[in-house]
Amino acid sequence: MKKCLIVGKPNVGKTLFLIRFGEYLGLQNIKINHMDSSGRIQQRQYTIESAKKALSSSEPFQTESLQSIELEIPILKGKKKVEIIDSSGLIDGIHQNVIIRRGMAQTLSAMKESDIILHMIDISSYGTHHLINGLGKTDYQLAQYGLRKEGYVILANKTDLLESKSKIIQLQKEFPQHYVIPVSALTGQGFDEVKTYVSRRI
Ligand SMILES: Nc1nc2c(ncn2[C@@H]2O[C@H](COP(=O)(O)OP(=O)(O)OP(=O)(O)O)[C@@H](O)[C@H]2O)c(=O)[nH]1
Ligand SMILES: [Mg+2]
Repeated sequence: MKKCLIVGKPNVGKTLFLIRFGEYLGLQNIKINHMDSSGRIQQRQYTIESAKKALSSSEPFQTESLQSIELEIPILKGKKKVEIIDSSGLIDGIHQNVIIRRGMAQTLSAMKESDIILHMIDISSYGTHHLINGLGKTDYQLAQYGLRKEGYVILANKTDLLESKSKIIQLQKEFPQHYVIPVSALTGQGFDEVKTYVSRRI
């Protein structure tokens, strides 16, 4: 089964996207495989609502290690399975908390093993005229990595908070070599496009 990893800075909406994308593809209950830094996997079942409450938070560093779901995506007349993996947020530099450092190391090694990388950015948090200042080193490094990787796409999340499209246009100008999909993990905007992108690569 192909692996699709969601990466990005903390609090950009990776976990909410994982849960809501599962819901969008028809899941009512969601089985999440939690993988700790030693590689041990524990499966837990949630309703969509309980998953949102337990796993997504307005506080950064909520996700401390990889967590994944298996999804079936309709393709032509059939369906194909894909593992969507949510990861702990990446930051510039080294974090003092060892659990967060381990989580970040786990995210980086998962990047090598993944077939598709969804690099999520919080588009709402950037100033219109200073987009470059709003992006972290981490985002530029991920975008650089994406140049060498088939199946790398930028998800500009939280579009529901935007008043106009100007930030999205600026982000696309910032990364002209990359495909940018505007999404909202909250409203489901852009999910059709993400589904199409993923389904062509599995
Ligand atoms: N308005 C809005 N809020 C969002 C959206 N996506 C996520 N959020 C909110 O942003 C906060 C962070 O969401 P998470 O999904 O926990 O973010 P994360 O990237 O998994 O964060 P870490 O696990 O800490 O790295 C939560 O309060 C979410 O409700 C979105 O599309 N629109
Ligand atoms: Mg998370």
